[in-house]
Amino acid sequence: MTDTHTTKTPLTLLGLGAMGTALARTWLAAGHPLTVWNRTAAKAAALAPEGALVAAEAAGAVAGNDLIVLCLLDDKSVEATLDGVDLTGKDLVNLTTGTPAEGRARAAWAEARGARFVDAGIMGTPSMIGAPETGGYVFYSGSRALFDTHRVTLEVPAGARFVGEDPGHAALHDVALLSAMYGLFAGISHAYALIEGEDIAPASLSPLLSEWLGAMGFFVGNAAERLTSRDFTSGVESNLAMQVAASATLLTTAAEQGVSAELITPYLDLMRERLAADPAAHAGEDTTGALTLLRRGAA
Ligand code: FVH
Repeated sequence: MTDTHTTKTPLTLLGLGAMGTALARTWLAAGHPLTVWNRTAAKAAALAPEGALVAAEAAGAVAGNDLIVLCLLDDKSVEATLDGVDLTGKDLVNLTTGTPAEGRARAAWAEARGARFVDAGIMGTPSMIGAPETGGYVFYSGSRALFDTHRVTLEVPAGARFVGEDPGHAALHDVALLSAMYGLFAGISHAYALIEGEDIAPASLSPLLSEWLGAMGFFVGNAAERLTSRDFTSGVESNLAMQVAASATLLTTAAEQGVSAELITPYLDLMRERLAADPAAHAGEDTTGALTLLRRGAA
């Protein structure tokens, strides 16, 4: 019989919710010796038939391996799970979603306990784990040495993208992408609300929406270039003055259709605010200049 365990890094996984269980299954299927612990023991016991070594306590699970992966609900549950556990010499990989500040504080906390640390942000759902064709991946930041040591193991469940040694940057990338996603969802929701009650099937608007949003994807790179150059006017085809004037049509149509414009007004208001601040200076810009109004200073 072939022992597939001999060449694969052993690791410990703390947290077996929907995501943790999906992660566990991919490491087990790939032949990694895996020790698991979960607050609700039944979820850990369920993985024993698949080859997982089940630990009764988090401390025991941590003691078993050098590489420790956390996939818990939030930063408070990380604190609760590792409180008082000896982390000396351990490599901690925190796949728990958190803020950049939590990532930085957790890195300092781990270092003070003699551990190396990387924080992470998972860009995917549990069904995308172990399924590279779905395009899911994980942002990592923090100790480059830890990441390089364990990269092959970390890439088993999903692609790995290291975004720097600042332990807050994985969370910041995660939150930036998720925030953009919700803005997109808001616009899509508003579009479908506009046609509700009309003789237009959502299914007929759907491909048109997808195609249009794809065509507007150029804005992502365009905005990045303008934010770098601080040139908001060169080559502008759809200037701010025109867009502010046209936005009245969007709001009037929403009112005529009996649809709240609450999901789109924040962005339209920002465009108006930018134009009103100095019409002569900003009329010829694209809308990227408006986002410079968003910074309010850190909390
Ligand atoms: N599921 C998803 O689609 C997203 C995809 C992107 C990344 N997120 C983040 O992944 C973390 C885990 O998410 P999850 O989907 O596994 O979440 P749950 O199924 O709710 O499992 C939560 C686990 O955390 C344990 N837990 C909660 N509180 C505590 C605590 N105080 N002490 C110890 N463990 C705790 C919980 O244990 P139990 O309820 O089974 O006893 C689960 O193991 C998360 O950060 C997502 O934002 C998922």
